[in-house]
Amino acid sequence: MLTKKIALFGLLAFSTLTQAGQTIDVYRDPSCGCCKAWISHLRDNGFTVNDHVEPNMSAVKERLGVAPRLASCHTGVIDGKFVEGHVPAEQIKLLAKRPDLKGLAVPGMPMGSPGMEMGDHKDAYQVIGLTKDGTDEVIATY
Ligand SMILES: [Cu+2]
Repeated sequence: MLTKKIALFGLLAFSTLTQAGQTIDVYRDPSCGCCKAWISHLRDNGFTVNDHVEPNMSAVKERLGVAPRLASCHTGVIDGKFVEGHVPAEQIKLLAKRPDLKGLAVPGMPMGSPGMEMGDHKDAYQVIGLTKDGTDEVIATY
């Protein structure tokens, strides 16, 4: 009986933790300013960010399967999926609903994306999902 109660308590504690926000690992070059601004955007939206300074970003991208056509500055990892570039937090929150994707990307560094704010200047950009078969899918347009 006592062990049952302990198990139940453990379960409740765990579900409270997962509701508190998701954790994302972010790899970035030491000199990248817009990467830090994107990390702030994630924290403002409830993510717990583990910030990793990484001198060899191309090796990280290759290891995580980020296709070169999708590459940007920083690379995040959440639940084993990559989040490449200045992807808005709201799109990362939806990623759990897409088990068929290897990751999300905003290729390049479009002005006006989270962490790339430059006054009123806003470029149109797309959030691309990379499927497990290796094809690109437009997930959202901003
Ligand atoms: Cu950037």
